Amino acid sequence: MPGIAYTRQVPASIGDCELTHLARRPIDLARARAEHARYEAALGAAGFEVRRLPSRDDLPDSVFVEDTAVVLDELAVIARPGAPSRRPEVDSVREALATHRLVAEIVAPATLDGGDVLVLGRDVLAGLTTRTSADAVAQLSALLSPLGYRVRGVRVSGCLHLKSAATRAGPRTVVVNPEWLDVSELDGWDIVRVDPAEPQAANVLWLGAVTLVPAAFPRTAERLARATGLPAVAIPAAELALAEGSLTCGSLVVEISDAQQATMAGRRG
Ligand code: CIR
Repeated sequence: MPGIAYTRQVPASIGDCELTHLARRPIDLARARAEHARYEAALGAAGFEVRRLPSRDDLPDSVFVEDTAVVLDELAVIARPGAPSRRPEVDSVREALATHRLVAEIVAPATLDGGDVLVLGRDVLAGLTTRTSADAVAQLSALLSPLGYRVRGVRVSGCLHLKSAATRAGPRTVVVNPEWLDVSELDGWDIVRVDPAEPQAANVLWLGAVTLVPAAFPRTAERLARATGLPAVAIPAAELALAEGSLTCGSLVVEISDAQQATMAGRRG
């Protein structure tokens, strides 16, 4: 899955981020930026071209670019984040994604965070959380059903986003915390449960030939490597975890097929 990974620098204001399940603790900006740089390097090593969106020190959660959009092969859907403080993040994302995809939008009063949208082949699961409304899931379904996707809302409890509870970990594999999402929602997929001592480990980033796993969760990493046969690469992510961020949240991956590359080259020429 070659392509582009959009990221954004950790803003100086990260300490003022939104928090839902955690108490506020000081975040070391230099350490957070160093972790983020390691993350970007891992994306680069996996074959992605890393492109940074413009820095926004005035938007404390702007490093978590995943929440601003849902990118599919056929369409990019610009989110309307559930936290009002995060809504200005989408403008630069819309501009960037419009260079690769047709763009659609979730419109008010509905709200949707990209972290609530898990794409499993043609099935799109959307977490019904404090950030994502049933109205937004209906809008997503209206946009994606004509493209052959089946969209459905799923109940999530105990965590911020659907992708805190389950993420793709390989071509056929999904890693899940069964306390937070009913595993029957994942029927048809190979399921790996997080190690019970590592409840936060269900957010990993599958990049084709490798899967990135937060360094704090070696037991789940071991389970995943065994189940998928793919290397589970440990990425330090403890500082941004204090802001309730994990691995998928730090990037928006745009897969670029050979056909799309040729089309873009044609448009430029
Ligand atoms: C927030 O509450 O919006 C941020 N502090 C954390 C967002 C993490 N995003 C994600 O899991 N997709």
